[in-house]
Amino acid sequence: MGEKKLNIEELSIWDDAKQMLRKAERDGIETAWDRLQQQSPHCKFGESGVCCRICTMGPCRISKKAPRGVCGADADVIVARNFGRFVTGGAAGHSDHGRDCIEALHAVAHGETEDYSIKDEAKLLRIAEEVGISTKGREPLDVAKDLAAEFFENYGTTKNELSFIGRVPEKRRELWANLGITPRGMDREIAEMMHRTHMGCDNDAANTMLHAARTCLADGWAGSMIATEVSDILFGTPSPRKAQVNLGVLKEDQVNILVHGHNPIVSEKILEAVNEPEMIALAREKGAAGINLAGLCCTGNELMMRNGIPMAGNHLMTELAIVTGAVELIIVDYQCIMPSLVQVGSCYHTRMVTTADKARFTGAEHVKFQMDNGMEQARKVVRMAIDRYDLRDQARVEIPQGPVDIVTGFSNEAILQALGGSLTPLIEAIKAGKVRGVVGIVGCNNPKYKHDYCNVNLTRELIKKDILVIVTGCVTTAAGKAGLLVPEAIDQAGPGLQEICGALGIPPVIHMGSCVDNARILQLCAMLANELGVDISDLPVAASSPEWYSEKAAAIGTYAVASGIYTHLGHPPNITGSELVTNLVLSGLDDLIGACFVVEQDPFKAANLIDERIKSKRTALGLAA
Ligand code: XCC
Ligand code: SF4
Repeated sequence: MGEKKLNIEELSIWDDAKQMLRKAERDGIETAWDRLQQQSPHCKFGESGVCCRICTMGPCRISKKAPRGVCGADADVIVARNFGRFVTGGAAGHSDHGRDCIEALHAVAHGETEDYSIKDEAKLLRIAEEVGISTKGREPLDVAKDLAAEFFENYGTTKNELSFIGRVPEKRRELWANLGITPRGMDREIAEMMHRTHMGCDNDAANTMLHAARTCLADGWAGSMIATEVSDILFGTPSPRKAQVNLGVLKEDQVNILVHGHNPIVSEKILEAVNEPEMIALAREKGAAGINLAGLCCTGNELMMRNGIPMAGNHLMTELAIVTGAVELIIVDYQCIMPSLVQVGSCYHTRMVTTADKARFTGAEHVKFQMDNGMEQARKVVRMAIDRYDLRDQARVEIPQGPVDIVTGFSNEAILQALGGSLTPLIEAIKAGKVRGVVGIVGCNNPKYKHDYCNVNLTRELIKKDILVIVTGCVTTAAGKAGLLVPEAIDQAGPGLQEICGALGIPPVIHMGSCVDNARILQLCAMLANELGVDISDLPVAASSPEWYSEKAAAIGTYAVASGIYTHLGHPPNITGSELVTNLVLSGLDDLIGACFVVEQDPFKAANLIDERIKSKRTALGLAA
């Protein structure tokens, strides 16, 4: 390949990752880090967002010599259009996932499936009442029919209002209305963004950016929120429980199955199938001690939150999990699944199985999951995994040791319960300065960073400053591996947080779920704001995605900012080719919607910036900084 040899010590902060990177090198396996090197340096036009491929008069790229594309579009217009389409891809991902959840709810309600059911009836009824569906004296399944129909409306264009708009603080709703960015419906905002960014349509960068905000707001307050709430109804609302993280959760003497992707609709069925006595007996017949299920990325978060299933790793660990040589099968649905997993798997005995027609991978086996065959397909996949146990070459197996304990399962319902039924104790702790603020650290890994270095160090720095941290997505595994997701981690927190979390018996870093579950954080912020009678932008809260990579992460950041939450990113999106757009995002939005992005790669400096913001919000509320 002719590249420089990678310096493995510099690629990740984790021993399990480095051990597997050394094994990958020995086994001749190419990873994302190798390919990043092949792709570097990246194209400057693409990186700064000034490359336009929207029509065939182009492609055009903006430079000093050529400040406008063939049609006359300048850097501002091109950057805003690219950014608009970028976040719209993310919003589409979350909300299409949400739609799949509603389809499952609809199928259950209409008796079209025996494979799924309502696990949390109380939540079904509570959410139905919240969105205006009467529940008195009605059969739960009847209510579920109405709720599914109501949620489908969030995707259409007739109702033009989101089911959960009532959760948004009044001041925020007024602000959105004044700016013309009240989200109307998922599919509508997404389609309109594609329309606006066609050649010759929306040629005012600021106007395009406002619609980007609107599209992302539909994601946060509808697509993602519906995905979360319906998943709780179907699979149970998470409550605190123990689990373990890192590659040490794989078992040398068992059939190892990894679930990867996002939607619990597939992974929950696999979990049921691996626990069936016939399956365990079959595995034993093949000489395995049992069947071991572990998660990756967000579907791993979903299974961990609800069932305590261990997490093998986050985004950059997905290739390395296969490099252990101990994985019989990896089953995926959609999003964040590197196509390279097929190739890495084929270097061992690992079979990759896809389940969704919208996410197929050449070289993987396709086992299509539908509402009415989930259980049957899950058994089929588990049998496939058991059959491959024989093919494992034990001489090539190397599993890093020492999984780390964590506590997971903090839904808002669980937090309220831990607080004794109301938010008052948390609000009192915030007022007293014992919990100075709350920050959600969310999102991904990106091989451009030393793996998890920023995720972990930012988390550590914030809890030292008595700031309660909430984690979701791939940051969860980072915080977990660092030993921060257990109550004992209060030793690393400031005195105030130590006192409060100690009294409640909770960790100073709280795991709230997958990436769609960032909607839980939105809801928590809204509840705090409503309780205090202020806007979300008045709260001493912030968000951060230090090592983000995906369109979805950018959509989350954008809905956080548009909801009034100051949001830190480790690196900017591809917008720096437009001064106008960059200034809007980094400061102009603050005047417009009371929050903006801040970009800082160094986690220690980022912690200070977030701390300064929290101080200023506390002072404005009349609280000691
Ligand atoms: Fe994907 Fe959700 Fe990012 Fe992880 S955190 S790399 S988006 S799996 Ni969502
Ligand atoms: Fe070039 Fe304009 Fe076409 Fe973009 S839309 S490729 S800037 S001509």
